Amino acid sequence: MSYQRRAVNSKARRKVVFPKDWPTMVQIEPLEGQQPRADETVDDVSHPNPYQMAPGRVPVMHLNLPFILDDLKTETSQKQLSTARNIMRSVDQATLPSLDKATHIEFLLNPLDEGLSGGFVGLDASRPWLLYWCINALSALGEDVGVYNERVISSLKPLQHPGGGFGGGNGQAPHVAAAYASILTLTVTSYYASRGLPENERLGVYANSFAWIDREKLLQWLRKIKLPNGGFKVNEGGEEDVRAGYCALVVLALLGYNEEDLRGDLSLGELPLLEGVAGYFKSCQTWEGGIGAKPHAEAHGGYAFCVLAALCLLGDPQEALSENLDFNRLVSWLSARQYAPEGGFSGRTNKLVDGCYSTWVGGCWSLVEAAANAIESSKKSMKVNVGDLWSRKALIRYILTCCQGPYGGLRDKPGIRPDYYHSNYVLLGLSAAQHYYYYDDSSVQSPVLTKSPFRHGYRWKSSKNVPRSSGNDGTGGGWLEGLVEDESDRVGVQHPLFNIPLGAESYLQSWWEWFNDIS
Ligand code: FPP
Ligand code: K
Ligand code: ZN
Repeated sequence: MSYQRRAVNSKARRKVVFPKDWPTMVQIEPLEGQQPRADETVDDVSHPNPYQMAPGRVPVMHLNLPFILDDLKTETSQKQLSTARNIMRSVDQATLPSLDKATHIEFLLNPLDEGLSGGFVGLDASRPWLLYWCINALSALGEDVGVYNERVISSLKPLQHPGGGFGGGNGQAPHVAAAYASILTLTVTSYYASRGLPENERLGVYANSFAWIDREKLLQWLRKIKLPNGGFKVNEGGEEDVRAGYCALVVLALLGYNEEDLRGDLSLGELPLLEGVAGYFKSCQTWEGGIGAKPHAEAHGGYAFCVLAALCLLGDPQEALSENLDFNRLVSWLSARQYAPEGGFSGRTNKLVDGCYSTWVGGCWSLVEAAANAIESSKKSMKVNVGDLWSRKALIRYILTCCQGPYGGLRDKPGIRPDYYHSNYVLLGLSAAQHYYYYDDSSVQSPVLTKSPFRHGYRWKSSKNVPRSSGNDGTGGGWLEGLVEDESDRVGVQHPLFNIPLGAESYLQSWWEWFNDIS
């Protein structure tokens, strides 16, 4: 591969010149520390085999190293190439491995049943996160996590701060991410603990799980981290970013506050909690089309998910995403997050794939597809749809071949140890690849929910059938077949905004309606 460099307007631009006998001439640069043959080419390192080549598997671009490689060598470009090679080695097998649920369950039960080793002391300010990651991941794997409800309650009670909110560890200052992870965990375990119970017993479970939360003080504390620019800080004196805004909105949406609660008292100088929020999120979209931590910051998948999900709490997906964002640019940037041949997503331009972006970026795709397909109801059938803006099959291949640790747990990439964070977000991403989510405004909502600013978050449905794109000429359409080869590989359906089992949010909402009615 040769490039000609030339200077245009004093900025160095590079012009790509394709070799005549492209693609076989493309040279792969030998990497330091590895000993490839000096004359190694793309063709030598590609491994056509019966599984990979079978029709209808991953798109062809996921079968070989890229034909065009940048000859500008940097530390990251070297790492990128060795990662891609390494992944090609991992995916070079005759069959797709199955999801080893049993060993992942063992990995995730261990900290809950046996406790954490002393090495985890550094995560003392992340107690609710550890609970959420393990418990939510176990629920995605089909475990009944209701058995942990009582222990979760007793672990979280000491985290509630006397001034409102939750700290990450006992006696610690409140932090919005700690509140977020605490509420998610309680929502999941109480859902499992109450499923199938008669109504009075169900209410008993929820009273036990939620009535001890000081919602008035929590609201007062959230007012202290709300900023006049529409954003939120993670805690008093802490940093401002869209993650704080997303966490705050999720807490508000799940804890049954009404419009009046959020408005606040102007005479006391209180800022309405939702004022300027959508405009703030909007200002975080970058020139690339992705979304940064705050205005003018680099676009990153983690923050993109926060903004897309938060906007979808405030409106239907089509309206929320197309009115607040440059939708086309967003789709373009999101498309660039899925790498070939790897099949996994990167978080940002010129960085490597990582299993956790299966949720942060894959979760964006769920919302973007729902937005592009507009409002659907289970009664109507779709006429035109945008089904395959990303490759679900390539992500599934990346997850199953590269993200499963040999002794349980899920991970960033081969060679990196599994952990609880990656276990949860790789599994959630697998769920995003295996299911299609849509916004359905035909379901009847209670009068209380109908008036809630977060009603849109309670209208999501899922389908095992993933629609295939239909052309304007009437070709295509139908459903993508064979995404889940073996039903035992399927993971649970997750709420596309809250990242908890779909349905848990409605159970909790019913409790608040009952509770607010009597109090
Ligand atoms: C870059 O790390 C990662 C960040 C700057 C943070 C990303 C944000 C999230 C994952 C979202 C968090 C959301 C909630 C709700 C808490 P890196 O440089 O190690 O990784 P990279 O090379 O992949 O960018
Ligand atoms: K990373
Ligand atoms: Zn990661």
